Amino acid sequence: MLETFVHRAGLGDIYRKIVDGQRLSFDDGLTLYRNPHLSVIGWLANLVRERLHGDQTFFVRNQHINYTNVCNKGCLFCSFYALPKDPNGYVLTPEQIQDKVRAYAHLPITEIHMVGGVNVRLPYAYYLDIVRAIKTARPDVSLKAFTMIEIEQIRRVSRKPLEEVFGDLMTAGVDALPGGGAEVFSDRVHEELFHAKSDSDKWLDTARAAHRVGLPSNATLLYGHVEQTEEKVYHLVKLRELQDETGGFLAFIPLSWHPERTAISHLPGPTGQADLREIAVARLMLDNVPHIKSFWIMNSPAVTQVALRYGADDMDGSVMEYEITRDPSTDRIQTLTHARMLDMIAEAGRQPVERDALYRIVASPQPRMPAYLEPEAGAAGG
Ligand code: V47
Repeated sequence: MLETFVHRAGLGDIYRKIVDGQRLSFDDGLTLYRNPHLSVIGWLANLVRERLHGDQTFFVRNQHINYTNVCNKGCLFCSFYALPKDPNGYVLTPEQIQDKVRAYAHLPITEIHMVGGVNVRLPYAYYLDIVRAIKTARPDVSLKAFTMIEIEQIRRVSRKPLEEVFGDLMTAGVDALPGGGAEVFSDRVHEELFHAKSDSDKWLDTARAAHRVGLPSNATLLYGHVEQTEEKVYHLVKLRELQDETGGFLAFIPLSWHPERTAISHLPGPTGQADLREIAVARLMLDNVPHIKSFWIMNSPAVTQVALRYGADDMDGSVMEYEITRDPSTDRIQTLTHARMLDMIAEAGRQPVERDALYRIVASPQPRMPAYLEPEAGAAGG
């Protein structure tokens, strides 16, 4: 019956490949982006998601920290940065970062995610100091810090070979690298939106070098601005090729672009349909990346919950504070409580699994079903 829908939607060939465990081609990627039957594409992605993870849905009690917003790259899609002379620029000292970590000492946080702008004034020692500051305040936490773009800046200021920089960061306490800064692997979009930043080859080379020294990372794709479908498929294929080579990617996160307060805010940004499609296409194309994350801050909690049936097996976590897409006129705190995350996952019919930055399992809490999903009293056998 469901197979009839798949064939009617024109997705029969892709379905066969998925069932046979065959890799999807570039053209299949285009088809998945262009086919109007999103629910069927979601169903296909769910087949792969359940083959890999069953009902398991990963979440983390984490804290995001943005140590500086000063950045000289001027990316048109970004509202977070302050140019070096802007009075709104900030740099957190190691002590201020420690205070932020200690502010949540009462919560069993297992991951800290720390990124910032490309701030050329910061010396090499600063990066090692802030990593050590976190690990001193919270020795057991797993630390995911610095995108490939920041790593390039850290290497530049260190005047050391990249491998040595990774060694220093790992000794100081970095456990993994987040996936940011990849944007879209396209020379055209690079030129148009983020030309001051290094290009896709450099991002991939830095990721390759990290994976080779045993530092795993995530990967992202920023979508919903000026990119074209071919460019997104190319991006996914390049990540898949690197993953074949290194196996170092833990998770892929499609990042839903937020136009508000950016230099290109006249563009509408992605819809909920687009968010779900990105998750599903990623799950189907990235057959060698273990986890697909729906980042609820950018996708919204509501879309994220649906995404758990469209290919996503991870929803990020408690977050606490998030600066990158924050409206400065609202509260800095943006969080989901532990109970809320459990409820969202249970209501989606999934099994919550608490993880750390390296996807080591911390706990497998019992899901609490919402009352309306409980079988009616006396219904059994009635
Ligand atoms: O690199 C910037 C993007 C990224 C906007 O690895 C924007 O687990 C949307 O990479 N609208 C940083 N996105 C965030 C990131 C991330 C987030 C959550 C989890 C992980 C992970 C990584 O945010 C930047 C850039 O690509 N970004 N501005 C914007 N207006």
